[in-house]
Amino acid sequence: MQTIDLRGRTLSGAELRAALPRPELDVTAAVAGASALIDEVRAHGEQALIDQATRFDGVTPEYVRATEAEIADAVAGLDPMVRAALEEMITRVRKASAAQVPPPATTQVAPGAVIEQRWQPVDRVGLYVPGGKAVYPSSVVMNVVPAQVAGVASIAIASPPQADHGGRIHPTILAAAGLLGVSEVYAMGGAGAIGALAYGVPGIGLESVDVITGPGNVWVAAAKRAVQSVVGIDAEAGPTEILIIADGTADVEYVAADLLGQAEHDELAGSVLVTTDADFAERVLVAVERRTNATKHRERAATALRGEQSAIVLVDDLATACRVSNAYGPEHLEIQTADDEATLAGITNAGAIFVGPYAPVPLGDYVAGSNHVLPTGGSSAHASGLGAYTFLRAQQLIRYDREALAEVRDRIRAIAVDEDLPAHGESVDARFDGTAREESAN
Ligand code: HSO
Ligand code: ZN
Repeated sequence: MQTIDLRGRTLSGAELRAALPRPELDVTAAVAGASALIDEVRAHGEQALIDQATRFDGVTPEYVRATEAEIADAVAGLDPMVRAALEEMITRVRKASAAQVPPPATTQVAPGAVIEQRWQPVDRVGLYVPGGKAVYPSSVVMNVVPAQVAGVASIAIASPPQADHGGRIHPTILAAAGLLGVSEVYAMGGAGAIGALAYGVPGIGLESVDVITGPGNVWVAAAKRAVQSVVGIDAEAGPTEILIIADGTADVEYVAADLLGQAEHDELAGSVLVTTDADFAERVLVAVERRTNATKHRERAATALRGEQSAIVLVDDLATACRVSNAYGPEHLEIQTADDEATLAGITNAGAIFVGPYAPVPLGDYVAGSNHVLPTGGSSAHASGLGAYTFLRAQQLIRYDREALAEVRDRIRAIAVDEDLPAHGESVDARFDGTAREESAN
């Protein structure tokens, strides 16, 4: 890992961002190709999805929609330990997600004048679960549970057909869907799958959805961008990243293990340590190297750790460490310092924040109860991770009685005249000018 020494320097936010580069994903370049695949699916339905699987997944599925029997078999064949883990994950994520549904709120702004704010789930969602380099049944849970907690009535899952499984979906993904009670699962991947969810495939009874969520490769990201005129999407997922703020009191092995854990995901993953202690940094480097040499995916992890997106950053103090972290806006932030709550007070931008030595990121990946679909690429400066709120819309309800409307009649007329929209004022006048229902009844 490279070392970036920022000690004795005062850098602006932009300079800090430049000092900690991220891998570029050129989604824009993939949009035209993704759109062509979506058009094929719109024109030829299931046959286009099967043809695209042959081209991109190296297997020709016989049919796209998973049968109930397939899902039931996958649940029955699940390793009991994995099943217990998935069930624990479901229970905890369900509990924590419930706090993400705001209660309706009613405000009386004047006598007889009431505004209600309610949160309405979207009708139908499509969840994309990747199946290329990585197969993550945990991501099924992280997408489905918040949608269910939000009250979404109809959920469809798409995941690529697997050559190793006879062109069907990976059995653990099917099993996770089964455990969650989702019966609409399609063996389709990539841009075509996003098109199928966005526009529907009438021939196989796949109805279009209102929102599509879930990570995927650059083609999936490009396709999500291409369908945004007809559906809502969550953020475009980039390579995963971790930033750890640690001082000399942190445990070298914990920090090294967590840097490596994130690097295991992807050659483009970013692992960054920001520390106030140069001697600690040296020891972490040694431990990371030792652990990397001994781990299963050592080549992938070593590539990620050697990349320009990974670094050990030396700073003068923890306040500067927080500034560096905020400028970077990591998907995952870990804080391992003498006073973690004091350090936390300096943090603004992060997808999820893991506080203290006993909250490693893989806890959040699986069973913490938090969601692991988080904003990458610095988008934590403006975006949230996936949650029940992703599937909710805020709706305002307006209730005024006659007296309350009369009270503001002149105000409305004044603004209507000022905006040269007199019919706006007449809409109010009609209720008081003698033609209104109550007066004509008198
Ligand atoms: N750390 C990944 C999520 C994940 N890890 C899934 C294991 N499985 C991105 O947040
Ligand atoms: Zn992970």
